[in-house]
Amino acid sequence: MIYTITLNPTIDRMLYLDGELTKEKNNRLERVTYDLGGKGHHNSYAMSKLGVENQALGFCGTTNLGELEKILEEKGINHDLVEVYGKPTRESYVILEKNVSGSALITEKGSAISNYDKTLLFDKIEEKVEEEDTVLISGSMPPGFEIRDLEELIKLLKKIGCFIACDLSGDALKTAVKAKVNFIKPNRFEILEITEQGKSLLDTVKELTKTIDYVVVSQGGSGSLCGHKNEFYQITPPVVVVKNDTGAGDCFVGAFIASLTQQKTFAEALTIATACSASKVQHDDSTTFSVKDAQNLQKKVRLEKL
Ligand code: TA6
Repeated sequence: MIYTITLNPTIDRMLYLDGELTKEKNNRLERVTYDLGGKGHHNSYAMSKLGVENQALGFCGTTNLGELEKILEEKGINHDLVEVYGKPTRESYVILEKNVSGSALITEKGSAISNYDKTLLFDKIEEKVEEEDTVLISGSMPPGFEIRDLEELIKLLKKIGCFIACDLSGDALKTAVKAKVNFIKPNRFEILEITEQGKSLLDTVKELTKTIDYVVVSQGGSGSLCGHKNEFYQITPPVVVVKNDTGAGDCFVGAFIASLTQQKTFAEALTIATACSASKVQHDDSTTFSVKDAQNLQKKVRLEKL
């Protein structure tokens, strides 16, 4: 079983403007829709679309639980979330301008988590997760969930002996690297925070793969530089018309981890994940992609062995 952990979930409020965003002007919205938010929930969506069983764990608020449950239901997310009483699940505002490629993201901090909430989550994880499982921790941490709590969470998972994947940034990413988890996916800026000065990106990935099984450095539209044991690749995605890049990285991670659990090779998992992500950016919400479209796009993914 795969478990995704979203410590700080969101509801993505998609804001579709009737033109370009302009300062000192009353920018009018054409429509507003709501989508799944939070990196772990997006990971779960991608896994489910690929037919890989998984369950979304983490926290959620109770004051807007109905809205979140409706989205989780619509997207078919199997979930078992710890309800943080009297607090809302935060929102991310995804701004899309008419006839403009890509989106801008404005994300709330999230509600504070108590020690009691943390205990409920850790107990749930201890009860559910087995050694042969995979756990993917994705996204930011809510107020009240400190680095020491993340260290405790990873220590618990290490004790269980499961595969630990982390899509984290900042000090959380450094904590994951220090704990020698099994997978990390820093972007091209985050990798600089864990890189020795003057080392090339490839040498940094080679160094990291000595203690971390899978290292993927995402480079936005240019693809990713990836390493596992003695295999290193530069991946170049197919050229597609980008509507909304929000959620593309999450789609990649979900599809990659799903492919690994389906015993795909490292190279196959990379090309599948890249293709799913390339399909996702052609849709204007935060999650949708087409498996059929991805299967066609996979043939156009360029894999250069380094
Ligand atoms: O990666 C995209 C996304 O999941 C958005 O949908 C939005 O929910 C945001 O990231 C949340 O980011 P955070 O890093 O705060 O978990």
